[in-house]
Amino acid sequence: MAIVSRGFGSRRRESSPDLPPGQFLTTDFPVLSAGPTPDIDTDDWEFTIRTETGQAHTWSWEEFLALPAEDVSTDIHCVTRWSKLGTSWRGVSLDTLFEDVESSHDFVMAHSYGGYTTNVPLEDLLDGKAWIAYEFDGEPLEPEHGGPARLLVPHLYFWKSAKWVRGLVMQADDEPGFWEQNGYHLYGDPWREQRYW
Ligand SMILES: Nc1nc2c(c(=O)[nH]1)N[C@H]1C(S)=C(S)[C@@H](COP(=O)(O)O)O[C@H]1N2
Ligand SMILES: [Mo]
Repeated sequence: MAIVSRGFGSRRRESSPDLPPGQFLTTDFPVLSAGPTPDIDTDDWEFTIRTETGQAHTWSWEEFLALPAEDVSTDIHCVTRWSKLGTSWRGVSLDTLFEDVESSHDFVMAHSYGGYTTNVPLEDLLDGKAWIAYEFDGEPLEPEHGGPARLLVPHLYFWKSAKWVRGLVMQADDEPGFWEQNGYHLYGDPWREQRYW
């Protein structure tokens, strides 16, 4: 006869192999924003990838929605120690967006409406590792969570997943973005607890 207590169940979940060190599980979806939520009309929304040659690859909202989209189920990990397992998103793979982009630079600065920035190595955005997400749980992404669209780089701490993303700029060097200039780790791997530096 098996008696399964709640405590046992939650301890088992807390030691889930999917939970990086120093993280705890949450089932709600906290909002973490360094500033106010920008009000972005999809009629005005644009997403641009800029390279060192000055070339700009730009998509309007309509063009962006016409791109092939993927459903993504993934875990997310915030540096403030909450993790949420099995979240559901829909978005466009960065592999799709980079298809016609030619650059010899290895680093990317993500820029958001509102001024937020975060740096990511290009290889961390390619090969099925990152998306520009515009749905969460089958609904349009809520403004407070980054709608109309946000970067989703779930294998890095969630501050790398820039909300209200408006573009990516190719960079020769891995220059720090907003939180990285304020003490967060330059790379941010949750499995190596790269929180601050
Ligand atoms: N533009 C923008 N993107 C952002 C942030 C922000 O302040 N501004 N906060 C980051 C941080 S620290 C986290 S943990 C996640 C939080 O996303 P959520 O509010 O959807 O949970 O967004 C990241 N992306
Ligand atoms: Mo965060």
